[in-house]
Amino acid sequence: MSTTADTVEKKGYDVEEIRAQFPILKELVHGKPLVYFDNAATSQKPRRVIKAESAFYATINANVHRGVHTLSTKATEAQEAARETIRKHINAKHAHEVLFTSGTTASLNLAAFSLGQLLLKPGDEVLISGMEHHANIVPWQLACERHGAKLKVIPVTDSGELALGASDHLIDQLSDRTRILAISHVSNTLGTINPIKELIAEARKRGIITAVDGAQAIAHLNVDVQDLGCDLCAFSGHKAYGPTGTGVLYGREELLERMPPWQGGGEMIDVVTFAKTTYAKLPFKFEAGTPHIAGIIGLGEAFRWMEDYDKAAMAAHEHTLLEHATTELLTIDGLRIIGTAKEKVGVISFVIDGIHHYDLGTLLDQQGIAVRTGHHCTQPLMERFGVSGTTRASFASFNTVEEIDSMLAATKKAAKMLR
Ligand code: C6P
Repeated sequence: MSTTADTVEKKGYDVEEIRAQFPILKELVHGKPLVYFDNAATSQKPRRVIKAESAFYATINANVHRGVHTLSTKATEAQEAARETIRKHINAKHAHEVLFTSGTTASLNLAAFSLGQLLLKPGDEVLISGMEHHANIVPWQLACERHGAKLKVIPVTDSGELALGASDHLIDQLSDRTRILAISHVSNTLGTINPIKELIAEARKRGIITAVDGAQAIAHLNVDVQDLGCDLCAFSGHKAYGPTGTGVLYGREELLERMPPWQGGGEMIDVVTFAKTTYAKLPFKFEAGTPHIAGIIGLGEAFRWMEDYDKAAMAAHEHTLLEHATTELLTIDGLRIIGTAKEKVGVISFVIDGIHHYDLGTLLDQQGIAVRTGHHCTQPLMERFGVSGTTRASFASFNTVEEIDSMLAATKKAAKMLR
């Protein structure tokens, strides 16, 4: 690979070359080659990530930011190198704007708790959307309950898009009491890509703080936090080819400086006395306790792995899979796709008349095909579409058109058996 000062030449897109890096894809399930279509729940991991995590334990295991000994210094350097990799990937201004957490859920709980303390007064409003994951509903609901604020919801259209305002402003539900807009970049259930840049701009004009749930965007879209203009952005490592138990909350420096800490403990302090505690500088103010060091190092490696590829080429490949699956699934009698937005990532949720999603998921599994079934932690959205759950196939860079054809054949076979 050749490099210049500003650009790194990306690898060309070769799905077989990518697949060869994922050891799990050689596994058999019920004697059949694994077809893994549950990437929205958690993506598979390239060998590099698995190696980086185990190499940490084998060669440099020590706590970070706590010791003067060699291993502790190496562990600290490796963790902070991961922070810098992620900073670059999301184009944050400063590495200390990247806070390590255990995942999107922890990031959003931190955001809701701390912003609630900072901003919410009785009668204030927090605006979310009708397609949010429970992790971007419940923490805000709790914050509203604590501070006497109201949770308001942007409705969802029949195609699975946000029902925004028609006339004088972009979002009808904004009011002069709205303090926070918390919105997903991409819906985990519908695959919809929301126009968050425009929504954030509208909110910012009114001085509203914006928090983005980036869980489903980070592995599939270019997430540039400065270009989006968001105040906060949460994502999980494990949906972006990284280890479970890792996540990030990006926060704009000036806002993080004002936000009170979420959890108290070691590393997040400056001086502790029984009378009063003062807090450490960013990012440590928000990183109480020993972090998941090995996981964070694996996460850094996952982002370096993604950086080796042209993200637009990955997205184009996943879009081809989406289009093929959409066209072919619709040939199945009684099948309805939930989520037909114009802008989507490679996520398809569907229901088939007279067939329970759980039964279909079980029969697909017997053919080696892993999909998710159920409400996908979006119960209000299920209610909006009048279904108890769906079958969801979600694609990643390593999936192929042939795998989709296997899923189609297996779905047709299962539908015959179940009717
Ligand atoms: N969605 C899915 O199968 P955690 O569990 O903390 O890593 O991520 C929570 C979360 C938050 N927001 C969105 C949009 C998500 O999709 C998820 C996780 C998984 O769809 C597991 S429920």
